[in-house]
Amino acid sequence: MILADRLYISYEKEIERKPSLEESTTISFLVLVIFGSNKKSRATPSMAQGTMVPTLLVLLLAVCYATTVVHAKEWTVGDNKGWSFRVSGWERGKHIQSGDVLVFKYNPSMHNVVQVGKGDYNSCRVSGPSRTYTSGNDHIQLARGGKAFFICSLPGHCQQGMKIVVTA
Ligand SMILES: [Cu+2]
Repeated sequence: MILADRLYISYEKEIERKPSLEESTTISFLVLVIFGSNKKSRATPSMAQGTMVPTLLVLLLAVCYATTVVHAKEWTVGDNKGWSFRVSGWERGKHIQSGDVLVFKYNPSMHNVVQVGKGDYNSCRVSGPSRTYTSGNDHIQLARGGKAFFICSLPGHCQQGMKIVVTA
C-alpha cells in the first residue's frame, strides 16, 4: 500500500512536471518568435498577434476600396436595352449619387442625349441652356447638387419616353 501510494505520488509529480516543462518550452518559443519577428520577417503563422495587425490593415484597405468603388459607380441607362424608347422610369429607386457616371448606349444615327433644364424636360423641347451628346456611348459624370435632366431631342422621342431625371 505504501509503495503504491509512493508510486502514485511520484506518478502525479511526473504529470505535474510535464505542463511546467511544456510551459517553459512555450514561453521560450514565444520569446524566439517575438525576437524573430522583430529582427527578421513575419514568417510566424502560429503567432496570433503577429498576423492580427496585417489582417486588420487588409480589412481596412478592403473597406476603403469598397467605399471608393461605391462612390464611382457606373450606371448603364436602361440596362441592357440601353438609351431607348420607354426608358423613362428606369432611374426610379436607384441610389444614384453625385460622382456616379451615367452611360448612355444607343445608335448615334437614331438618337442623341441632351442635358436640359426642368422646363425642357417636362415639355420635351430644347429651348433653354443645354448640352448635347452624340457619341452613342456617352459617359456623363453627375455633378453634386440638384437634379439632372436628360432627353433625346429627336422629334417625338422624348414623348415616347426617352427622358430620365436623376437626383445627384
Ligand atoms: Cu431618340
